[in-house]
Order: sequence, then C-alpha cells, then structure tokens
Amino acid sequence: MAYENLLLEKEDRLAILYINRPKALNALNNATLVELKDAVLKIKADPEIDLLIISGAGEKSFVAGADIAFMQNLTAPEGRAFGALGQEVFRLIEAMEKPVIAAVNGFALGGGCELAMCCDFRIASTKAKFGQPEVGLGITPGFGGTQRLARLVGLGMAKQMLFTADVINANEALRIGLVNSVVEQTELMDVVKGIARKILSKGQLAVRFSKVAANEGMQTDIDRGMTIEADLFGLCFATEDQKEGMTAFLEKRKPGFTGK
Ligand code: DAK
Repeated sequence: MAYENLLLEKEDRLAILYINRPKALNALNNATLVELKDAVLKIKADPEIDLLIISGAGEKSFVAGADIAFMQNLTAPEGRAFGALGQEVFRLIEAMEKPVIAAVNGFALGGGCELAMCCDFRIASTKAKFGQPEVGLGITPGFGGTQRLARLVGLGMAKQMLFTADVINANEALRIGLVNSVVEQTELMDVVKGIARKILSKGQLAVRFSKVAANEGMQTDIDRGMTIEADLFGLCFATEDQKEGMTAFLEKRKPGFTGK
C-alpha cells in the first residue's frame, strides 16, 4: 500500500512512522487510520525491524486529534465504525510485542493524545501539548482515552482532564507522569533514537517478554501477573540470548544477542 498520510523511515532495525497531514495538523481521518493499520501490521511482521518510533511530521503537531471535518457528519453507525477502527489500530500498537516509543513533537490532542498513550512510553519536546478536548465538541474520547489516561496518570487527574478538556504543556505532562522526559524540539528525535538504540542493544526476546508481562499484568490481579511473569521468565531459559547474556557476563565481555 502506498501511503499518502504517513512517512515511513527505516534505519538499522528501527522504523520511524510520521503521521503526515500538514493541512490538518496531522489529524486522523479514516484513510490515515487504514494506512496506520497497514504500516503497523507490516512492521510487526518485519523480521528486520525490532522497534517502532511514532511521531508527527513538521514542527507543530504530533496529531491534533481525530479529524473533526471528517467526523462532523458521521451517522451513529459510521461514528461507531470509525471509533472501532481507531481502537483496533491503537490496540494493535499497544499489544505488539516490539517496543513502540512516541516522540511527541507538538499538539497531542484527542486522538493524538490517545495515539501517544497506546505507545509504550512517551518522550516530549518542550513544544508538546496534551489534552482530551472531546467534551468541548460534544463527544467522548473514542480511541481509548477514557481507559488509558486513568491507567497512566490516575483516576482523579484523568477525570479532571477529561471533564475540563484542558490542554496541558509538556512540563505538566511530565509532572503527572504522562511523559517520561521533556527535551528541546531540535533534540527530540536524537534523544528518542538514543533510547531506542539502548533498547536494541539488549536481548530482544527478553525486551518483548517484559512488555507482554507488564501489559498483561496491568490487566489482571497480582497473583495472575506473577504467573505470567514466571512463565515468560522460564521461557527465557529456552533462548540463545539467555545463554549468550549470562556467558558474556561471566566472560566479562559485551553480549552479542541474536534475538533467538
Ligand atoms: N481535525 C481536523 N482539522 C484540524 C484539526 C482536527 N482535529 N485540528 C486542526 N485542524 C486544522 C484546522 O481546521 C486548520 O485548517 P484550515 O483552517 O487551515 O483549513 C489547520 O488544521 C490549522 O489549525 P489552526 O488554524 O486551528 O491552528 P492553530 O495553531 O490556531 O490551533 C490547535 C491549533 C491544535 C489548538 C487547533 O487546531 C485545535 O484546537 N484543533 C482541534 C483539536 C481538537 O479538538 N482535537 C480533538 C479532536 S476530537 C470517537 C472516535 C474518535 C474520537 C472520539 C470519539 N468515537 C467514534 C466514539 C476522537 C476525537 C478527537 O480526537
């Protein structure tokens, strides 16, 4: 599929997807979500790629939300179908075993905040702004915002953001735990790539098992979470990476992981 609303770059095991609709500040319409789903499915299946970074093209916006012009005249069934597609794509990103980092370079509003939240973690530029402005449009968040925001920042803070539609800046997002760090706009991609390279230097099966255990553990009780962890921990001992990682430590050298 040729992409009209996405830019995809690949460099040595790393894929970088930019949402690219400059005329609408990268707002997500149906076509963009269809392309995003296609791109994520291909990255998930690509044996050459181990990590995905998602960002917004241009200086101003990560994603300014779902496309309001597209949504304006949707019927209830069309609205539901649009919401279901967004939920499906965002859940795909969240559940993909390969790590996904959001490099938030500007407005992350509504569906943009929701896209950032389905990634494993978020690094923001000083220009980033976050919010769920939907109630100001007479709708609820529809791409997981009512669910993921509370899990990330706590119920009270999430409800305040959801009910007031307030937009917060990057430092406030850092304070409430919505982002992990804030860096200058010009340094954002280098910083995120640096984190990505550090992750890529580790055992990738262990990284993926850690993601699965952390994600699944958040959806269940602690005892079931411990069982999930124990199972995946056990599975590590069937991998070449475990043998290499421990042998390299004992031989006082850097490990050469193969992801097997
Ligand atoms: N959709 C469509 N176009 C948008 C847009 C958006 N979300 N955001 C910006 N644009 C367009 C503007 O209309 C403008 O187009 P032109 O007038 O040039 O043709 C262009 O981008 C530049 O925007 P501005 O001129 O407004 O730029 P400013 O710097 O003055 O303001 C802004 C930037 C981000 C503060 C402002 O554009 C803004 O407030 N944008 C809307 C932000 C917003 O409310 N986002 C949330 C959208 S609602 C569901 C499914 C999904 C959802 C909910 C339910 N179900 C099915 C249940 C999700 C909802 C949302 O995400």
